[in-house]
Amino acid sequence: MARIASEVMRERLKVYFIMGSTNCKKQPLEVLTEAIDGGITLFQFREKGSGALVGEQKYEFARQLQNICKKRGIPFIVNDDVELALALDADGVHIGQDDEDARIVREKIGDKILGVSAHNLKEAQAAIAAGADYIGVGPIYPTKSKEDAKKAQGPEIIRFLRGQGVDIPLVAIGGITAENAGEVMNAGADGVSVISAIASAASPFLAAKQLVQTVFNND
Ligand code: TZP
Ligand code: MG
Repeated sequence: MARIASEVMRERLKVYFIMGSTNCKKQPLEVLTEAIDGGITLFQFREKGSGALVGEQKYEFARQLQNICKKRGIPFIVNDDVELALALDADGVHIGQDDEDARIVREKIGDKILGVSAHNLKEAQAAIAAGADYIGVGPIYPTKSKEDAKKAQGPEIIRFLRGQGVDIPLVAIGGITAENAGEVMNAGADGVSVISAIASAASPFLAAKQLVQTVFNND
């Protein structure tokens, strides 16, 4: 297998849904199924926060979510946990600045997708040099879904990075909704990633569909 082509990566990032058991109002497997029905293009398993599953339960839950993704042709990315991603033969891994070094993760995962969170130009350039397939930039707007989130930087951070020549596939994150997704795309993002806009919605299906319509109509 070869590394994912950057144009394919850009398409996959368009509506990137991130979720773990603690984010969901409804049954998580139902939430993911509805999100896929609504048109999400990529999924990340992010099991964090108080009450998060660990060990065998985490593995089993991840496997169930992965099966849903597999059946529907949606790539399955694991947040932080490289060993879990390898054990499940996931499609990729997403790591932050406080996680394992991106170069080491790249060596461990071979050609699987590697996403790295970046908050500024230096981190973005380092992620590119380490072999990231995409970067995640945020929080763009204030978020309640990440306990240790940094200060929101607004869509300007994306415009700034693009202006500095950062042309790697880039997904924006943090407080993104169907209402503000358009301005995030206009700033130069390839896509938007969301937790609560879909996971906490009364109808994850409709929430995903609205985001998909906004992002795809913005092309
Ligand atoms: N990283 C930066 S903000 C964030 C993460 C994981 C949380 C995004 O969640 P929401 O609910 O879409 O604001
Ligand atoms: Mg992390």
